[in-house]
Amino acid sequence: MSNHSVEDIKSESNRLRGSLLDSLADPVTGALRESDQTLIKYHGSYQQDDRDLRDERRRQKLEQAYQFMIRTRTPGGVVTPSQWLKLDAIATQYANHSLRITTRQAFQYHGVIKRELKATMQAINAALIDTLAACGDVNRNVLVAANPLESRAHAEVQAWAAKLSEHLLPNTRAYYEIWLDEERVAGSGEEEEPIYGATYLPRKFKVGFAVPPVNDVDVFANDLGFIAVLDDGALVGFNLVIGGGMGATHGDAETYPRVGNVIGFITPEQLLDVATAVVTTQRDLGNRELRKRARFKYTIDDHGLDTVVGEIERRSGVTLQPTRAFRFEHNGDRYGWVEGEDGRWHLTLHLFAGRIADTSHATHLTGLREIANVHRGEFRMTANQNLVIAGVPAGERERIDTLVKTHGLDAGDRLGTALQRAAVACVALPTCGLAMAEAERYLPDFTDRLQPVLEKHGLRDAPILLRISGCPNGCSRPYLAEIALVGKAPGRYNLMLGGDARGQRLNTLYRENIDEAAILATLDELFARYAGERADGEGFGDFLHRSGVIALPAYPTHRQIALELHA
Ligand code: SRM
Ligand code: SF4
Repeated sequence: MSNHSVEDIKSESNRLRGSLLDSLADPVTGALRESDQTLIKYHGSYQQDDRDLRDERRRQKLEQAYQFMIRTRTPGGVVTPSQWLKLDAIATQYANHSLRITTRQAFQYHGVIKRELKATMQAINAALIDTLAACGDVNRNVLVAANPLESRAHAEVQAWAAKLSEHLLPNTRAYYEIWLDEERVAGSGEEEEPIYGATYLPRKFKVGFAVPPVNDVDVFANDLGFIAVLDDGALVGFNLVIGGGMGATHGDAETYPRVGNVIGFITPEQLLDVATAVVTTQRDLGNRELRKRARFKYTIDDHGLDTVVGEIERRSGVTLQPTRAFRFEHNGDRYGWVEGEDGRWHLTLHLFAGRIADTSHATHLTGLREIANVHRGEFRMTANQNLVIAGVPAGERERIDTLVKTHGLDAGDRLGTALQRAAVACVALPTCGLAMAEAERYLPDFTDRLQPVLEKHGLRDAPILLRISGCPNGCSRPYLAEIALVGKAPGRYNLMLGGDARGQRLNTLYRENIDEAAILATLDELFARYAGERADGEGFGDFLHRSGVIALPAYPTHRQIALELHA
């Protein structure tokens, strides 16, 4: 769909209502009208079709197997056990019997059919969770560091993130009218959108909050990032990061991933004003002619960082203070039990690509349901698609451990290796309409085949960060991985190498459009060198740079940012 038509659809949508009610009521098709397919994204849902069934349906002259993905808005990925139980029931009743934790700490349901969409939305809202603005050209689910180890600061950061998430929600009542039968108040079509205006943002917008030394949210991949600055365990403010983003198009040099610039320090009280200024700057300066150049990262590169920072200061009335020192150690999750400073315990479980289902290997859906039945703390989804069972009193640990073991939640032959624990893969086939190759479904097989190659070189437990995306949009944030496979065609990937495992350095294209055998052979050679020549504690990505195997990518702004961050 051309950019112009998306902008038209937004402005003519009567604040995101469009003809959604008619589309939903139409019994003749399982699909929505085309313009409503755009608008429903702002309500947290995507029309998809089962791509595994496409050919067969075509042969049978049937319309495609249309179905809907629904994404929750859960800032920081926090849900209570009672919400978990409701979300679990929805997965079985309306979706494909699975819950999917996303790389932005949300749940996705797949496989909901049109005539059950409204009932599903109502059931999600009955769990006191909504899906408004989970997709679309608005602020998306806000990321927050997941493991509440430094409990006091984490709670404060989470509260600021929740406040910002609310602050950046669209004001339209369309969501409540369409899904929750709210009465339409006369004139309610004119709701003011002081932050967004009638055409919302030029493109999606993402915010993340990191608490060093862990960069589990990949703060530099967000349009707007906040790096918490703590003093003696208390939050004193945030370093501000702008202009991160992953999406790119194969072979199009005008599009590229970018890590954000750190532009200064603000106090917590300045956060809402500054965030509003950032969002409205993007609203007004962002490219509305070319959707592929509409993300904030390009606005910064097109207008210049100084201009954009000047706009933010002018609009917010806040003068940014000099950046405070910060240091990230890694962008992964901390598995197993850790004790928070408040004496409560947190257990991080690894889940393969965030999928929670009952399979022949393990009963994860049932297991987490049983844990939710006894757990009195909360669940926290991580931005690496994993799950923290958080806030467990010491005396309750054993009971949780037993359930974890019974249901294969953190054991079993497939979950054991360092490679598998760190790996992330996007959804891709069969639901993602943009997938060019497998990702989530390929991850277990690929790691099973790569592991022996590591072991051959004595690298069994080397903590190598692998990410797979089914296309260059980069939903698994592959461009920050030490090894990334980016889908090019069925069974073929671009092999990208050289991220830094702290989420601060982009990787570089090493081999284009190769199959599994070529990927494994290439890595075999490089692992041999890494095993023989690496310095003590040196990561794979760092080694590849030091030994000159790869150089920084040649994206317009990347060299400068990478050097800044490593200074
Ligand atoms: Fe994404 C589009 C899945 C995180 C960049 N993403 C999609 C769609 C909706 C496909 C579509 O447009 O038809 C995918 C739905 C697949 C499915 O069947 O469920 C999809 N994205 C996902 C999720 C579920 C991946 C996952 O495996 O967890 C993540 C949901 C996040 C959430 O809960 O909100 C997800 N997507 C990301 C991230 C990572 C992040 O935000 O930290 C990125 C890269 C960061 C960024 O935005 O730059 C990302 N998704 C994209 C893009 C490229 C945007 C761009 O600037 O070019 C698209 C395509 C688009 O927008 O046109 C996209
Ligand atoms: Fe789909 Fe591509 Fe995102 Fe994977 S990276 S979920 S294939 S859009």
